Formats: sequence, structure tokens, C-alpha cells
Amino acid sequence: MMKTRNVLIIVPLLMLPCFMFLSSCTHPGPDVITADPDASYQTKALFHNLDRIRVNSVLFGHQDALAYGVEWWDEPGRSDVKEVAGSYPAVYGWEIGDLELGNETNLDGVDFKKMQGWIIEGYSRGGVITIAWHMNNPVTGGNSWDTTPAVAQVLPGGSHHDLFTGYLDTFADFVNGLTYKPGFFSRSHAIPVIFRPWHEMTGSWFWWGSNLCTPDEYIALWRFTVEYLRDEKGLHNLLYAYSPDRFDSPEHYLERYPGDEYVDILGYDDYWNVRDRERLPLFAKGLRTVVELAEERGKIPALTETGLEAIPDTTWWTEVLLAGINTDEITRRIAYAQVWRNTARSVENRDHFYAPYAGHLSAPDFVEFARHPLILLERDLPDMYSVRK
Ligand code: BMA
Repeated sequence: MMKTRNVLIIVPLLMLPCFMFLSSCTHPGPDVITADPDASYQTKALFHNLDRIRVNSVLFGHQDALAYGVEWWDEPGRSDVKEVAGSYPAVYGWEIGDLELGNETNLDGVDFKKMQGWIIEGYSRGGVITIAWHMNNPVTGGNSWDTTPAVAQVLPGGSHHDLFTGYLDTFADFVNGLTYKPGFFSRSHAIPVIFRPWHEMTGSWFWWGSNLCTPDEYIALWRFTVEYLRDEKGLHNLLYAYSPDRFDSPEHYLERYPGDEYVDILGYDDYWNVRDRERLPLFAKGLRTVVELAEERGKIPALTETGLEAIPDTTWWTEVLLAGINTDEITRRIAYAQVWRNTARSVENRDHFYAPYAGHLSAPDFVEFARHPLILLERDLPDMYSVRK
């Protein structure tokens, strides 16, 4: 009798870890179509949740939020957004320019190993990660603002193709270092990343810009990038964001669109139409177009970069950015809005910042902006990486 009872207790206890392991393997994935059909569970969940919560909410993001801010550099736990509004941003943007050169720091001096640590930190709190790349010009060795044509040369068969694939290899190595282990019994998994290459291509300030390559060349560049990272390098934790600068029409926006099989997020960078109140109708028009184009394709719309440098307008957050996003039921359906970086003035000594810092004149208005029911900071996020069916 005793023996049977012991067996009844001990056997299920011993099997518990097996059940936990198996249930984590067989958890049904979200029913979404991503550019990578084999995207990981967490990556598809991120897509699903961005799409779900954008109906009522807009995530607020900040570039380089954990690495530095105005008057500080590399101080654990700090973030200018948190010091003003009491929470980290919901979206963390990062920049990997110079990774391709094998450098230890990016073009702004941020250490790549520490960046990986900050990405893991932000993700462990439930934040959303996005990476952009001001890649150096592979043909000249100049920076990404060196507009010597280079796209045709990096495509398959081009003179700099091997160099270029080597550059993409450095990205794959970096992304392979982004893993997270949620608990004792769980396996580690790859951290989902919204990858936003070849951005602002409606302008001509980067070597991949509209005057520097044909639409067909740009599309080939994009498709090669996705196919190489997904199919050759086996990265399955990426969502791909297509992100033009200002555009005149839906046709202009789509001129270099690589196709629904290669894109997850329809983004848009706009610093121009957020400069003052007079331009708000143009800002809203751009948002409306991006939301409509994304929804027609089952993609996620986003304001991938924006901001007002040094924020001299003290009510810019509520009266321009929020007012524009909240224009109507269409414009407010973007999933996130991200502002650019806060240069550490002590390092670069200039007023190149886009989020407020404690004591900045726009800080009270930012607090109000962050409290608005539409706007989510990290503290307001639901679990973005699982799906409750
Ligand atoms: C630009 C500026 C530059 C920076 C680059 C990459 O918009 O902020 O100072 O080097 O982004 O972060």
C-alpha cells in the first residue's frame, strides 16, 4: 500500500520537467504570415501582438535609450525617458554602423558587446528591439553618407559582392549573440529583432538612396539581404521593416517596395512634417497612407523614426506628435513611434537630442504625452512574446 502511494507521488514529480519541456515545444504558434515563414514562436508572437495592440495603443520608442543620454554615458539603469516619465521606453532602437568593419564600437562610439547586453536587458523587461544600420559604403570605404554608387556592385555577380556578404555575416554573428533564457526549466531562445535596413531610400543621402540606384537594384538589394540572412545564415528571429523617408503618394512609397514576402513592417521616417503645427495635416496624411497600405497587405504600420531636434517647442509632445498620431481612427493605428537618439553632450558637445531629459523644458509635456491612454511605455506593455489563444 505504502509503495503504491510513493510511486503515485514520485513518478509525476519526476515527469514534471519533461511535461514543461514538451509543452514549451508544442505550444501552438501564432497564426500570422511573416516574411520568414520559419520565424520563431516569439518573433511571430511579437508580430501578432503589435498587430493586436496597435488598434488601441502606440508604443513609444527611443534610439540608444540605455547606452547614453544628455550629459551621461554608459551608466547602468539610466534612461532619459525613464528619468522624465518614470518608465523605460517600450521600444529600444539600436544602431550597428561600423560592425561590418570589425570595430568594437559603432559609429557613435557605443560598444557592441555592451549593446548586446542592453538589448538582452530591454527584452528581459518585455521591451521591443529594433536595429538600423548605417552601413559604410562597401565600394569606397567611406561612410553610409558617401553617395558613390555601390548597390549594383554589392549584388550577386558585382565586384564587391563577397565583401558585402562578409558585412552581412557580421550582422548574423551579432544577432546570434542575442539570446535569452527566461527561467530555470526553459531553454534559451533568440530575441526577436525588428531589422530596418536600407532606410530612408526615398532620399539620396545614403549610398542606397533613390538617385544612387534604380528601383530594381534597390529591390534586389533588399531581397538578397532577406534571403541571405534567413536562408543562408538561418536567422529566424527577424521581422523586416521597410522604412522610406517622406513620400508624395502611395505610388512613391511603394516605388522600391520589395514585395509582401520580404517585409513585415511598413514604416516611415518623418522629421519634416512634425516640425510645427502647420504641417500636421501633411504628417497625418503620411501616417494614413502607411496605415492603409499596411492593412491592405496584412503588415504592421509604424512611425519608425521621428523627432524634433533639441525640442525647443515645450508642448511639442502633446500638440504636435500626439495630436498628429491621434488625428483620426486611421492615423492612430500605427504600432509604434520612435524618436532618435540623445547625444551625450559631454562626449559630442552638441544639442543633438530628441527625447527630453530631467529638467528639460519639454519634460512636463512629455509626462502628459506618456500618460495619454494611447501611448505605451515599457511599464504599460502586455506580454509581447506569447500568444494566449
Ligand atoms: C544620425 C545622426 C548621426 C549618427 C547616425 C547613426 O541621424 O544621429 O550623428 O551617427 O544617425 O546613429
